Amino acid sequence: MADGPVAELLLRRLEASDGGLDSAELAAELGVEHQAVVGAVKSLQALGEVIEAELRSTKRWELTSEGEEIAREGSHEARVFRSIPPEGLAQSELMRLPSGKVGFSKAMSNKWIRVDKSTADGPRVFRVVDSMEDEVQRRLQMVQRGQAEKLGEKERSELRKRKLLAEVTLKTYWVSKGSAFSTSISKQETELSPEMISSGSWRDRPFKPYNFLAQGVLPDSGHLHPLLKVRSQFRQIFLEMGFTEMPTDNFIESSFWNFDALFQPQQHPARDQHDTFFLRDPAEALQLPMDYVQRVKRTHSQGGYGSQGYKYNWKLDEARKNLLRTHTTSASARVLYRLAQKKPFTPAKYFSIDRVFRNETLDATHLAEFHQIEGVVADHGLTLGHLMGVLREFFTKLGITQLRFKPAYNPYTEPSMEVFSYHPGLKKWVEVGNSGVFRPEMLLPMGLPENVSVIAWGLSLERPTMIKYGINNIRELVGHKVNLKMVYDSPLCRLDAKPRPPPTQEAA
Ligand code: FB9
Repeated sequence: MADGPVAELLLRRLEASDGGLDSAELAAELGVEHQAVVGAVKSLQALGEVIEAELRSTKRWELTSEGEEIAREGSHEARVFRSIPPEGLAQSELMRLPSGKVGFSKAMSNKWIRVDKSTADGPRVFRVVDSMEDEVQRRLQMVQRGQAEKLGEKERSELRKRKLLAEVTLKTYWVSKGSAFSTSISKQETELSPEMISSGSWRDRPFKPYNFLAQGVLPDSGHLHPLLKVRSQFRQIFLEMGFTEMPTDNFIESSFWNFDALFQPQQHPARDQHDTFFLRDPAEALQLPMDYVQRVKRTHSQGGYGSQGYKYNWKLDEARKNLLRTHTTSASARVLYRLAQKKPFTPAKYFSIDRVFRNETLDATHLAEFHQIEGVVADHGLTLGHLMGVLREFFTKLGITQLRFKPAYNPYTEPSMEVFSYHPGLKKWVEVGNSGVFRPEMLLPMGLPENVSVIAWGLSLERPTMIKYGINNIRELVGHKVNLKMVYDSPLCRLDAKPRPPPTQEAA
């Protein structure tokens, strides 16, 4: 029989039974492991409608390993009793016996023994009764014989308290005849071979039904890091809003595009070693659009375009210093400068998502690098209202609807706003980004027309990803400590879907 003796015996038992049979009882009757019967049930189920099998969970009493030992050897108190000779036994000696400690106190409470403390050579233990009934052992043996229900609740709970008995939930199958029940089942073909077809033998051979629901074996494939999954969702949102991606394939940037072009003064604290990673080699940017540089120089040092500027001695060497870009707004400056060269001006919408580097104090949510997401809209007469509007549209696509705007300061935007959203999962207002209207001192030296204004906003990629995947420490998301399993198993989290509960340790 293809599926082995247990399956055969099961079918014969089923044939004989009226109604059905329980897999655990059958295992006990056949004297085989329950697992063997479960195996037979599963293989018979795979044959189609031969049997019906309904999974049941039954609670039953089982002896613990100590319970097994006592059922075999007798209870500790009984062993203590038996080890006391008529002339008694020194208590110290009795305590050295394996069941000494536990057995002594139980035998005492059963009033089977007594201690005579007056004896010369220390306390001595004597029997009080001639014989005793090892009820504990008897009850445990009843359980072994499957008669646990014959014990009273009190007896059972006493044995359970002594960790000799435990209630286990057993998953068993209630097996009954299927619509195609038969005690003789021939091996079902799983392949339709050429000779079956040529011989026509396929006509009278039983074939295993196709399981069209069978899950294919997941092909081993690459896994997108959660950050890249969320990045692609942000990309999708920007493209849906008609934005074009800016080129950001240069981690190394000149101080000019990263700071000066953004009208950020050369003595600004962000421009020193504490916040920015400067380069020793190549230390300086050689190619800069000098006519534009002159205009930036004048705007910083003397002002212009209605601005009084910063009134300091602007140095070209400072602007030439190479660094690891501290924001992708440097890429925005490059793109806006190129846009300004195209006459007549055409409105444009750009976005960037790429790495930026800041020499910051590292903590659970900050590394020396993160991915900045930036949106830029350049058009005639754009106002703060337009910025609020585009921010609402953007964050709504993120599933974030409740927004608040808080005045803020950036050297390159005026007015500027921090953006906050109420986070239902965290039950608090979370800062979800920064934004502003680029200053004329930044745009006009580029050559953009007077009535063109540019609104922009920025946020990080790491924060939304951590919140979406319930990750609290950025080192679990990025860096050498990342457990790749998290990457492999990380589901595609729809940004606009309800956040997932944080992973529990075991699952982690
Ligand atoms: O991402 C941030 N927060 C955030 C964003 C989304 C989010 O989504 C949840 C799913 C719901 C959750 C949180 N922040 C910006 C706010 C804070 O985390 C902040 O503490 C840290 N900021 C980074 C910079 O840290 C020094 C996040 C990063 C940031 C800040 C500002 C900009 C970009 C990134 C900008 C800008 C800008 C401004 C004007 C014009 C152009 C660009």
